[in-house]
Amino acid sequence: MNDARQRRKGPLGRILVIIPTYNEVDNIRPVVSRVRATVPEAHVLVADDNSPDGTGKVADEIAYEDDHVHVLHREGKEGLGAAYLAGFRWGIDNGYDVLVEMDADGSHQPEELPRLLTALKGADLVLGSRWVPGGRVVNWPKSREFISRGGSTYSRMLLGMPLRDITGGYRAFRRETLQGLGMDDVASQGYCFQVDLAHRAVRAGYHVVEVPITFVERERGDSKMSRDILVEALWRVTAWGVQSRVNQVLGRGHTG
Ligand SMILES: Nc1nc2c(ncn2[C@@H]2O[C@H](COP(=O)(O)OP(=O)(O)O)[C@@H](O)[C@H]2O)c(=O)[nH]1
Ligand SMILES: [Mg+2]
Repeated sequence: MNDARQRRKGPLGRILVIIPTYNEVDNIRPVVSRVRATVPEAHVLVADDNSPDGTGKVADEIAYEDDHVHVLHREGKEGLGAAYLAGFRWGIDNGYDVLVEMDADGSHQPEELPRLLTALKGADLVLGSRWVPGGRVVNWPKSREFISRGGSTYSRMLLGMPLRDITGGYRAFRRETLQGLGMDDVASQGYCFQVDLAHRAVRAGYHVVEVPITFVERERGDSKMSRDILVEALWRVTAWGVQSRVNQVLGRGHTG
């Protein structure tokens, strides 16, 4: 594992920014053009769940005009995790070396992507982090901040992970990191999907680095955050935490 990790340090290769969308018709053009302006060599994949507002159609128009933009049309709303897994597979099948997660709503500022990519030159996975020094959120109600900070703290303590922002979705993976995580049995969605991937990466011994970001709450369209997404994260993280404690007590190592 160490040798393999050493080999992964260095030049990044072909970059794919995956943007999952569900009803982001007013956001998709601005975010794609900001990515294209900031990192012109990167390609963009919009993973749209057949948005009723026509986001997929607008994405097709952008792709028609720009050969660095691609669209993955999915049949219906299956959640963020499923959209990312499909996007990762598409990216790996099409020969990309770096796969970036980015929201469509402008919360993850494309102008900060170069800093994530620079950090990835010395890491296996980079997390854009709101909760490290220098990171912050703009226009978030206290209630959202409380949920987000609380979710990260709970996950960090229960799963024993040395990370501050575990639920965030602005990330850059090396292809080999994703391939080493065992994507085939990831069932979690929503915020839990992000916790799951971070947990798998730490457990597998990958070098995970947090880079401060400024998260800007969306101005257009609606958040898809829901009670169900929070409940899913709470029960899955709790179950993983309990499982890993049981394994430790039984002497099976940290496999939960
Ligand atoms: N393809 C797809 N994208 C989704 C789904 N749910 C959320 N998204 C996208 O995931 C990103 C983050 O969602 P958002 O509603 O902004 O969550 P919040 O930032 O936590 O409030 C946005 O780009 C959404 O359009 C889904 O079920 N399918
Ligand atoms: Mg958002």
